Amino acid sequence: MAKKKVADLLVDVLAEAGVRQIYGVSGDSLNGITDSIRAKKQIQWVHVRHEETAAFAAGAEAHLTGRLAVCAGSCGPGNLHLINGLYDCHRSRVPVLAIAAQIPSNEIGSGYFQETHPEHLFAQCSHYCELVSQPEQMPRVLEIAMQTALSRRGVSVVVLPGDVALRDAVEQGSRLHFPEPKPSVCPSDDELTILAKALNNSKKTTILGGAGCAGAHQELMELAGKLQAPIVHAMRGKEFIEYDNPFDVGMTGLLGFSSGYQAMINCDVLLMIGTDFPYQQFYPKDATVLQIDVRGEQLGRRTKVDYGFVGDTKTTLRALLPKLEQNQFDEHLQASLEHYRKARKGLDELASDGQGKKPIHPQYLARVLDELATKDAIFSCDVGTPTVWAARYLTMNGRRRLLGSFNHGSMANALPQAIGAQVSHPGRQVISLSGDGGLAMLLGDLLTLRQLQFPIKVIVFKNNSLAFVELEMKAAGILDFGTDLQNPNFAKVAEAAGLLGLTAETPDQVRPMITQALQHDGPALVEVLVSRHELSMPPTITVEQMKGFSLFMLRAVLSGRGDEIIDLARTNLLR
Ligand SMILES: Cc1cc2nc3c(=O)[nH]c(=O)nc-3n(C[C@H](O)[C@H](O)[C@H](O)COP(=O)(O)OP(=O)(O)OC[C@H]3O[C@@H](n4cnc5c(N)ncnc54)[C@H](O)[C@@H]3O)c2cc1C
Ligand SMILES: Cc1ncc(C[n+]2csc(CCOP(=O)(O)OP(=O)(O)O)c2C)c(N)n1
Ligand SMILES: [Mg+2]
Repeated sequence: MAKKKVADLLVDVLAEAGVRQIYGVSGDSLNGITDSIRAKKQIQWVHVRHEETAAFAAGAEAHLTGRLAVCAGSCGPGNLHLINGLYDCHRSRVPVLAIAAQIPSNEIGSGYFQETHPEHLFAQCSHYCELVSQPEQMPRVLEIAMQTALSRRGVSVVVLPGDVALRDAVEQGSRLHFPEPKPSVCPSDDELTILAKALNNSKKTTILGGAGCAGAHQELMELAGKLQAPIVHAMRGKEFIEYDNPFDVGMTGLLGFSSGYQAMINCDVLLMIGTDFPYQQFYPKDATVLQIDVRGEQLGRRTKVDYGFVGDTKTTLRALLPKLEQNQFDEHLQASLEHYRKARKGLDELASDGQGKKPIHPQYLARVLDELATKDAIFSCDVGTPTVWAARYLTMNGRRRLLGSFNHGSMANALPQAIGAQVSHPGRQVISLSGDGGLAMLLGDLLTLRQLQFPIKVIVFKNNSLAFVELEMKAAGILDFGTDLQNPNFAKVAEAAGLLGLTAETPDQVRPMITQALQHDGPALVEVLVSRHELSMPPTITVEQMKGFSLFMLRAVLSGRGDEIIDLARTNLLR
């Protein structure tokens, strides 16, 4: 029997740890690994067209499954292309291992063909990044990388020269044979008493929850019931918090609902749970702020905090609930809920078919998608206005999932994330809400859908512009520049790539075409000609007036109804 190579050992260790696929683009320095993948058949090689796609796809898989996902790039430019996607994975705190192949080990330091130093390049977007320079380091370095990605949640990079991958392995198998540790983390009893006291003394508490509330829905509902507290969520918390939630008052932030903003501003105590909501301006100035996060370093990062607690949401809330008294005052909750109903109604009205007139409202498209998608659909949304429509019009239900580049904010994320979603969830409906700018940026991977037969549905919000940026420019009082897109007919591009391609030009075409695409047994793309300036400018505000407080005006613009938010600015800003 042929001797095991380092590459074989790497593949064995990954397969044993449950890795089922590696996303990447092959290359000379990766030959040892791809050849081992081919021969062993334990792991699928997901051959994409751009390494950035590979990294985003791995990140999507890791987010959806909670398990380690893997991508790979060949030496120099190959793995350099991974970098933006890896930043996204790292900032979203999802466990991803990147295999960065390296030039021949005896050439390192000579300025050789394709030479880069991945240990430097990936240092900022990883918890662990090490070069394997001799077979004796394997599988230990690989296992440390995997353990680090899983336990610290983020990216690890193993840099492996092609020649070392092809050398004989010294060890023959994995060294670590235990399941991923899942400890419960709870504040001390004394700390829980302080937390309970602060909450019991408040009649007007608002909860701001985020992605760290995943898996603790029931505890969160019980908590809100006891505190009679409205629950505001941050974007990454949407899929875990919004559904079956009688305390839901929407999102806050630039894309948020005025009700989310008001519930935070008007509370006496703000209880932050598992959130790193980044925008300081939206936090209350005078409230007592309590924060629970499993990472101590997150406490007080975004606003001043009166008490910070280290704990995981589920364990902490379970321990806290028996110490809480029932709040008898529900005025704050009821007022917040009423505000939410109004805000929701206003947004729903904007999602009309515009009585059949062109151009199509993007809100209408998002609403139709929400209605027609399956109850366990996985959505991804591009950074740009598709993020706005996803936040406002996609309904989560505990089974649906929502992927985006929410923390890193990179364009072109949706299609690659859809690939990772479909690979890891073959039976599920996967829908990419793509911008026309975003789709074009990684257009090459449309070809992957045909090549690998992924039945992904790509819905293009075709507004012929970088509309989100155009909006930002308007809000900042500068003229739009460099935002125009001279687009092709994406449906024809899709057809040429072997996908079903459809174009909806009028509102009455939206529903039948989305239905046709969703029912199509294979990949499909629907481009929908949506209006470019949907979020209109408040009519009474001049560009001059906007300067200096553009953030607030941007919020005004993004409300979709300038009038309402001008009010908000007046009451909160101008007094
Ligand atoms: C164009 C654009 C516009 C955006 N506009 C908005 C907006 O208007 N409003 C908005 O909310 N967001 C918006 N975002 C997203 C925003 O940038 C952040 O990504 C988002 O607010 C963060 O959500 P989060 O706090 O839920 O998640 P994260 O930032 O991921 O924070 C999660 C926190 O939970 C902690 N945690 C994890 N697990 C646990 C656990 N088990 N127990 C306890 N703690 C845990 C983590 O340590 C972390 O601190 C926008 C993004 C884009 C691209
Ligand atoms: C890689 C990258 N480049 C630039 C930006 C800045 N940016 C944010 S949104 C956006 C426009 C996105 O355009 P499109 O995909 O067409 O979506 P739209 O807003 O038009 O719906 C740009 C250029 C970014 N976030 N990421
Ligand atoms: Mg666009």
